[in-house]
Order: sequence, then C-alpha cells, then structure tokens
Amino acid sequence: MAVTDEPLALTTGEDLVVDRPLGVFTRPQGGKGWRDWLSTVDHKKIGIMYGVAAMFFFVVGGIEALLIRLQLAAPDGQILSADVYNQVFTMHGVTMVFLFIMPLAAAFANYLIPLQIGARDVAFPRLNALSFWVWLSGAIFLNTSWIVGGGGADCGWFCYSPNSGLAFSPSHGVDFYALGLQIAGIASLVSAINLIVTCLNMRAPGMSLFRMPVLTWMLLVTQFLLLFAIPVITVALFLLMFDRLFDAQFFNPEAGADPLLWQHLFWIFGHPEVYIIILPAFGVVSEIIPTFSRKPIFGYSFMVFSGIAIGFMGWGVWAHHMFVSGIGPLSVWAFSMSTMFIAVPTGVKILNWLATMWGGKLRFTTAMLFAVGTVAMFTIGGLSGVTHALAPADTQQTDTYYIVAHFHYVIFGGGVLGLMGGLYFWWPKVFGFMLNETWGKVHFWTMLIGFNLTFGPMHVLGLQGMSRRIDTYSPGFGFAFWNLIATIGAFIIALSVVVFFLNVWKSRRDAPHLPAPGPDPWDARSLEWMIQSPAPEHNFDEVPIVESDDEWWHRKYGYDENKNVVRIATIEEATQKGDAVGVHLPAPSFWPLVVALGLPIIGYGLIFNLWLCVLGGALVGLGIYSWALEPVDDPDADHDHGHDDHDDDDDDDDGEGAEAEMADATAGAEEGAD
Ligand code: HEM
Ligand SMILES: [Cu+2]
Repeated sequence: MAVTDEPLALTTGEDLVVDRPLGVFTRPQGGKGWRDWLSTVDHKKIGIMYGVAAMFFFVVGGIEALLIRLQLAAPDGQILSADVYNQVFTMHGVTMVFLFIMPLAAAFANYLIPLQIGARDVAFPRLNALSFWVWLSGAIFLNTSWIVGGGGADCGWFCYSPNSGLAFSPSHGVDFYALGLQIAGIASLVSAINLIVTCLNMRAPGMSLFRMPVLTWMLLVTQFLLLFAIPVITVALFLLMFDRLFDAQFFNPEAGADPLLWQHLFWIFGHPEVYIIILPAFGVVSEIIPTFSRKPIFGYSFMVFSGIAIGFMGWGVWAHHMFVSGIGPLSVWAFSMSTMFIAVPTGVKILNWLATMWGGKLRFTTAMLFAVGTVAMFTIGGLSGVTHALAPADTQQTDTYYIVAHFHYVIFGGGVLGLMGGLYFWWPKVFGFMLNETWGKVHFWTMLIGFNLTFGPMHVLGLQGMSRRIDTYSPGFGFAFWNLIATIGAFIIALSVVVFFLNVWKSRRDAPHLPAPGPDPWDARSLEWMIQSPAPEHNFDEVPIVESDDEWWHRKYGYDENKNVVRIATIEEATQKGDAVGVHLPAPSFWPLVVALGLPIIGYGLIFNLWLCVLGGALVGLGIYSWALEPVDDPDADHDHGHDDHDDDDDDDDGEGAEAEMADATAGAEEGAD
C-alpha cells in the first residue's frame, strides 16, 4: 500500500504539536471514552489498565485459592474431584504469578518510571500499548481453556514433563498453557526492551543513573531479568507445544529424551522469575519507608547494588528446585552454596530498611504499615528459604506444605503486601483522591492476620509430612486442625480484599466532598510528586533539570548553617502547575490492539484448526503494516498544519518528536550530573 500524503481518515497523527494551552487540549483520540482507552499510547493510562486487569485476575486467582482451601478444610474433602483440583491449583499458581503479580508490577513500572526520571512518556509509546494488549489477549486466551479446552491446565504451574504430555494431560488445558504463556511472554519481552531504553535514554537533564530513585532501579533490574528469562521459558513452552501438537519427542524418555531438560529450562527462568516478582515490591518499599521516616534511604548505593547483585546471582541457583531430581551430589552442593550466597544481598536490603527507620520520625500511614509488614513477612519467608538451601533439610521439605508456606511468605508476604502499600502511596497521584486511611488500616490488619493464619500453619503441616498438591487426606494423619485454621485464614484474606475494593468505592464517592490531595500529600522525595495529581497528560510542563538525588525533596528543603533541615519552598511554590504549550505527545493508535487480537486466533488455530492461523496471521500482518504506514496527521484534529518544521520527524512511528526532544534532554542528563 503506497504511502500517500493524503492522510487516511482512520487513524491519528504521529506527532502532534499542541499550539494552545493544554488545559483545553485533548489528544486526538481514536474517539472518546472506551475508544480513548482502546487507542491510548499514554504510559499512565496503560499503567492503569495493567493495574485494573491485574486486580481482576487477583480475584480470579483468589477464588481458585478459596476452592483449594474449602477442599482441604477437612479430611476426605468432596467439593472438587481430583482432576478438577489439579486444574484449580495449577491455574491458581499460573494466574497469580503471570496474570496478577507480574502485571501489577508492570502497572507501577509503566505509570511511574517516566515520572520518576522526568520524562514525558516511555521511549516507544505504541509498542507499550502493544505490550498491554498482547498480555491481555494472552491472559484471556489462557482462561478460555476452562470453556473450550476441556478445563484448565492440570500439571502444576511448573508443568513438569512427562505429566504435561498427552499421555497424562489429554485435554487441551496444557496446550492453552503453552500457547497462552508464549503470547504473554511476547508482551513481557517487548515491554522490558521499552522500559530499559526509557531508563537509559529518556532521563531528564541531570538525572544520572545514580540519581534515579531506588524503585526505578529495581524496575530496571527487573526488566533485564525479563529480557533474559522470558526467552528461556519460551523455548521450553515451544518444545512442549511441539511435543503435544506436532508429535515431537523433546521430553519423551522412550524416544531417548530427558524430562529433566524441562525442569532445567523451567527453573533457569523460574528462579529469576521470583526476583522479577519481588524486586518491584522491594523498590516500592524503598520509596515508602524513607518518606514516612522523614529520612533519605540508608545506603542508597548499597540498596541499588544489592538489587543488581540479586539480579545477577539469581541466575546461578535454579537447581535448588531440583535437589531431589537426581542431579548428583556435586550439583546439589554447588547450588546449595550459591543459594546461601544470595541471602547476603537480600539481607543488606532488610538491614538498610531498618536503618532508614532507625531514629526517623515514623508516620504509620496505611502505606507505611504495608511496607513494614512486607519487610517482616518477607524476612520470615527468606529464613525458611535459607533452610531449603540446606540440601539435606530440603530433601524432607521439598514438595510439602512447608514449601507452599515458604513461597507464599515471599511472594504474598513480600510481593503482594509491598505492592498493596504502593497502591495506597501512589493512589492520589494516579487518581487525584486519597484512599480512606481508616479503612486502609482495617484492610492492612485483616490481610496481615488472614495471611499469617493461612500460611503460618502450613509450615507445621509440611514438617508433619503433608504433601502439596494432594486433593484430600485421611482423618488419621492429624492434618485436620491446622488445615481448618488455614482455610479460615484464607477467608479472612478474602474479606480484607473486599475491604480494599469497598475502600476504593467509598473514597471515590466521598472525594468530591473532601479536600483534594494536591501534588504532594505525603511530603515525598521524587519527581512524580512535583506535578499535579492526577498527573497531567503531558507529565511535566517543562522537563525538570535535576541537581541532586531526591530532587523533589531538595526543592522543598535545605540545611541551615547548623545542618538543620529547613524548608526552602512551599509545595505550591515548587510544584509545576500542569499547563503547558507546544508539548509533543505521541498520538494514539488502534493498530497495536489489532496486532494483539491476531495472536490468540493463531493460538486457537494451532489447537483446533490451522485455517484460523491464516486469519490470525492476516490480522497481525494488517496491524503491523497499517501501524508502520500510519499517516502522520489526523484530518479531524483541528491543530493547524503550519507546523511544517515537524513533518521531517514524522517518519518514525513512535513519537519521534517527543523522543527527539527527550534525547536532547537526556544528552544533558550526564552533563548536569557531575
Ligand atoms: C489469596 C490467598 C492465597 C491462598 C489462600 C493460596 C493458597 C494456596 C494453596 C493452598 C496452594 C497449594 C495447593 C496445593 O499444593 O495443592 C497454593 C499454591 C500456589 N499458590 Fe497460592 N494462595 C494465595 C495467594 C497466592 C498468591 C498471591 C500467589 C502469587 C502471586 C500464589 C501463588 C501460588 C503458586 C505459584 C502455587 C503453586 C501451585 C502449584 O503447585 O502448581 N498464591 N496456593
Ligand atoms: Cu528458586
């Protein structure tokens, strides 16, 4: 299709110059309302969509967890059949890891990284939209296996072979697992590349790497882990797909293959995956604790380097998941040692958070309670993790409820509690109203008590010998009491989640009658708090010049001759007003969505009818070409075409204007730094 300079009516302009106060400017959207959300390329909106979708899947994964707990509440449970139980715990694990906690962290990364580094958007806004829509299409595709696949995948979230083969998993559940996670993997990979380029190339002048907030650093390390881990699991899933759909023999021992290959591939991805889950929460806690201790983070560079060290060392421990898989004593010894070493950088973080609070003026807001709760619960999970590193002990503990307790203390106690704290901390910046603190504290305490009642007893059950993944147990084993407590605890967690949603509803309803939170309700330290709440569409009126770490704090406070902290500017004086002219904003597009819709159709084609692959492929092709050939201007947008000087940088399809402007800014980043 020839590129004409006669703009098509369908799409929107590449790079739009705003020539009037932005207050009255609305991006030439693909439409209003839902069309705006479907075509947006704004990192903030994409962040919000990740967050809403992730919380939806938290509820789905939570319902699956309650079903598990109901089945195990008493001996000889009859609520779920053994086969359905296998599907429910498998999908619970897959949903909670890939469809809840990873996208929730992506919500924080998308919304906050550009704001924390002083940028107007991510490096490739349309690619960012593509990541979201591809992830969502993969998530929905995966769950349609309940409807059209004969049930969910049933071989556990790590789907060991040969259980995952057709002989033991004949329904299409595992096919949906293999294809759905490949689709979601594409989204993670594209998003990781986008956010790495954003952190390295889009920083405001003076924002050197070692002035970036700890959260942005932890999210950057997380993106590098995704960049290297996702290809490994993609290869494994690809081989599994070929074994199931095209009769290959990659994991079939009768054909001379070794099923341990799957375990190695899965855990070479799987262990870095646990850091992909926990590092964002560590970053969130590292923003909340200094703010409510009224002290800078203790040992900033140690915090950053321990995160980088965890990122590196996380690649050298995977076989601690295979101590009883017959990998031989030398490997067991080596991976036992490497696993112990990784406790060191993790310990550094815990000590630095405690040192930050030490001597601080502590304010126990809901966000701070969640942050402190995260440090405490993660430490418990970390300690049981160290006991797993001891191979002889792990031989007893592996595949029991002691393991289930351990990873819920680190993933839920560390990851979920941490990100929940982040929701309360940045809620006013994202939505322009505060969540009610009283309800917030009820949410925190019910979740913390429910959490410990659910997973605390599992340590005991595990040491008593209760295996994981059993759908029922006989009365004679003595597991009944603690299982009942665990089930009661699970329902208390569910209650706390209901309290959270009620708090959102109530706070939104009451917001018009309450004073607005303003740009900086917590008196915080980083750049996102120097702009209006909710963050304006263009982020910064003018790109900030950064002169120190904790730049925003240093614009409000200084030191007098006696080194006492004194205020040097009020928030009103120091804040950007949110009106700007002539800001380049990348324009929205529907084509990323079109490309994303083609992928699950290809998935259905590979499972049911290869003709569908042609349809899906055509949709992907149409989307990519139209996106690449998308004309520069939207005839309906009534900005004047006088801006000829912009035409030359409209030949790249991802907000070249904004990028060029930012590249200049970033070029100054290092200059300002020294
Ligand atoms: C909301 C409260 C939750 C409850 C009550 C709960 C309960 C459980 C239980 C009882 C199991 C063991 C099932 C078995 O072995 O038969 C399990 C497994 C699992 N859970 Fe949770 N969980 C919860 C939240 C989470 C969260 C937030 C995550 C991660 C973000 C998570 C990730 C997993 C994983 C990965 C498994 C392993 C599944 C497998 O064995 O394949 N859970 N959960
Ligand atoms: Cu591991």
